[in-house]
This record gives sequence, C-alpha cells and structure tokens, in this order.
Amino acid sequence: MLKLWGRFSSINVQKVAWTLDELGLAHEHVDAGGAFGIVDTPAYRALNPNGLVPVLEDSGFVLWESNAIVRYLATKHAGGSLWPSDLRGRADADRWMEWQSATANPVMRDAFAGLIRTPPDQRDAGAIARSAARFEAMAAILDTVLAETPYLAGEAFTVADIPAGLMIHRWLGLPLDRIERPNVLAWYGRLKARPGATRMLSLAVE
Ligand SMILES: N[C@@H](CCC(=O)N[C@@H](CS)C(=O)NCC(=O)O)C(=O)O
Repeated sequence: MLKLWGRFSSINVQKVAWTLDELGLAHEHVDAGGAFGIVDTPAYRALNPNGLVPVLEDSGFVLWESNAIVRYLATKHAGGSLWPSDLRGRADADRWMEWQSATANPVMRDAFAGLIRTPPDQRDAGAIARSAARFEAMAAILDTVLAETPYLAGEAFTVADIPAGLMIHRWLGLPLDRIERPNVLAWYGRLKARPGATRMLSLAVE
C-alpha cells in the first residue's frame, strides 16, 4: 500500500500527489509538516532524517526527495510515457524537473513567502519586487519553449510538466502584476484539463 506524508500547501508534496492522481494510484495520505507537526517526531525522523515532507512509503520501501519520488512512481507505473524510455527524451524531461526545483522555484521564493506567508506589516516590499521581476525571466524561458511544443518535453505530457505546472499555478495565484505569457497560459490550460491534475491545480495558493 502506498502512503504519502506531507501537507498539501507544500509544492513538493503537491508534485507527488499529482503524480499519484495522474497514475490513478490508491494511497493513504497523512498531513505532516508546517502546522501539522509530526516531522520532528522520532518515528518520522526514522522515515526521513531531514524532517521534511514529502515522504512516500511503498510496502516497506521509504523514499524522500520529491523529484526522486515522482520518477520512482512514473517509472514503476508509467515507464515509457510519463517517464520517457528513450535516453534523450528522458533526460529532457528530467532536466525540467531539476530546473524547477534548483533554478526557477528558488527565484520565486521571496515573492511567494512575502505575499502569502508573511503578514502585510512585516513584508519586505523590495525583496518581493526583486523576486517577482527575476521570476519573469523564468516565465519567459517557459513561454519560449512552449511556443514550439505543447508540453515541456515535447508532444506528450511527462513528469517534466508536473513541477513546473505547480510552480506556474503558484505564480498565477500571487497578487501581483505579471507580463502576459500566452504560451504558458495555454499550456497551463492543457494541464488543468487533465483529470489527474484537478485536485492539485485547484488548490488555493497558501
Ligand atoms: N528537496 C526536498 C525539499 C523538501 C522540503 O523542503 N519540504 C518542505 C516543504 S516544501 C518542508 O518539509 N518544510 C518543513 C515543514 O513543512 O514542516 C524535496 O523536494 O522533497
């Protein structure tokens, strides 16, 4: 039986939940992290010594690191489609997952944390504005790629689209002015139309 640990306000937990939904995999879910706590208990630390979410359990096999979990699930249950089987297609999809977590998402962090998780009187307007301005360059990269292909790694939906799709969902939910990105918006519309995306792409940005 699959068991997912982690609060849905975490984009890293959302990646795993969307993948589970996409693959139609029944699973147990336990809210953990943030206000839910749990992550500092010895039992949780035995699962993930980092005390972070998400964690996936698969019949005794324990895995943390959201991208690794997504790749594990996609390989086990959708090898060849969500996780392409040809080397270059797979590397292309993998690249977008790493780009989202290592390059693009950190750029948005100050805008997100400032606007969503910080009381108005404690916000650093300069840091929010700088972060939002820098993220426009990330959105522009997506818009350029998506002018050429309907999905990030080509003609078909793959694991590449999940982290970046969630990041854009978050970006579109921030109360700020954005440069219009028609190709990003069209792609986001395609993602939202997927039954597997409904639950995670309907979440409020919090
Ligand atoms: N690289 C890790 C990062 C995990 C991470 O930083 N998780 C955050 C939420 S996004 C967390 O657990 N924060 C502490 C908490 O929620 O209590 C991954 O992708 O799984």
